[in-house]
Amino acid sequence: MAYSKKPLVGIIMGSSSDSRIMQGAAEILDEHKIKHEDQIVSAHRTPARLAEYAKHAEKMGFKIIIAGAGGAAHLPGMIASHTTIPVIGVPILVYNDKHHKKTDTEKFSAFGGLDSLLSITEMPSGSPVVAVGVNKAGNAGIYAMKILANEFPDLKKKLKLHKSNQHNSVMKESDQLQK
Ligand code: RP5
Repeated sequence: MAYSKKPLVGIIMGSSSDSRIMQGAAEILDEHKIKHEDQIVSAHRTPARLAEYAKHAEKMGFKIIIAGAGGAAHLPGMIASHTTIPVIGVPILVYNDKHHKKTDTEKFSAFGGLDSLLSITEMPSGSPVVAVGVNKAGNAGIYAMKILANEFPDLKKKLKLHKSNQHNSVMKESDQLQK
């Protein structure tokens, strides 16, 4: 059963080319029956929509916004400037993936995702955004769960199970090394 009728998490991304990566956050939330609403909002190409989205997020009562963007990744910081809802940024290293090419030479970014990571984390003092690692959208999903677990104790149990599953799989791999 879902935790709420309405979405608790807003997932946004700067471009459709980010969706393959951002899917990682959606999958974690889906797996744990946490409703989310996903949209494309570009800080650069749709600045007015960005401001509207922040109002929408407040109205919808989102508890967390997960915002992914690549290159000059202003989306998480700009959304954070419009709302008090905590924002988890996902720095994205996109390939020219609209064409589904994944070789190293096809990378969109000249800086291997560092540009995006720094654009998100290096917010000025007083305007924080947290960030997960480059392309680690799944971690944003898990972190969102941790925040929501303060309100939904059942999620805490799921997070503990997740930890014990991780422990068990490492033990299994370690045992296999002994053989
Ligand atoms: C950023 O520029 C987007 O978040 C995306 O990661 C990157 C490339 O966008 P497209 O040119 O693929 O639309 O704003």
